[in-house]
Amino acid sequence: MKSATYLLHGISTDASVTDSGAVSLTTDASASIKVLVAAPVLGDADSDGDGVSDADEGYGDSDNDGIPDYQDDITESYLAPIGDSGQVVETSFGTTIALGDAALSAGDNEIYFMNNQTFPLLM
Ligand SMILES: [Ca+2]
Ligand SMILES: [Ca+2]
Repeated sequence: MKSATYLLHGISTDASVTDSGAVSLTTDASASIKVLVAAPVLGDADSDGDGVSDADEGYGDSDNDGIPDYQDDITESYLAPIGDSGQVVETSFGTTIALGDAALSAGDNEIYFMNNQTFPLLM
């Protein structure tokens, strides 16, 4: 582990791995991990309203956006929900929108925009 930063309810960490080849190769990765006192019990409820029970979807994060599968009704990694509006924000296909450390710590699973954080589109 290269470094670790403790969030309000989690840990953000960086790692660097280098092989022992004649020409060594290195790869770097980082991750933010939310730490809970206890995992919620997943049952027959459908928290994200996608027709699949929480128990069947589980705690995993198949699209790597920081939102657990049982709470994530958007499986495309280039889409993310905007608040409770029902609207989504979209980026280029093949890219990923993921929760940042602040949203992860706060337990928010949605994207919010402040007026001073929006930028006009350039055409
Ligand atoms: Ca569901
Ligand atoms: Ca997810």
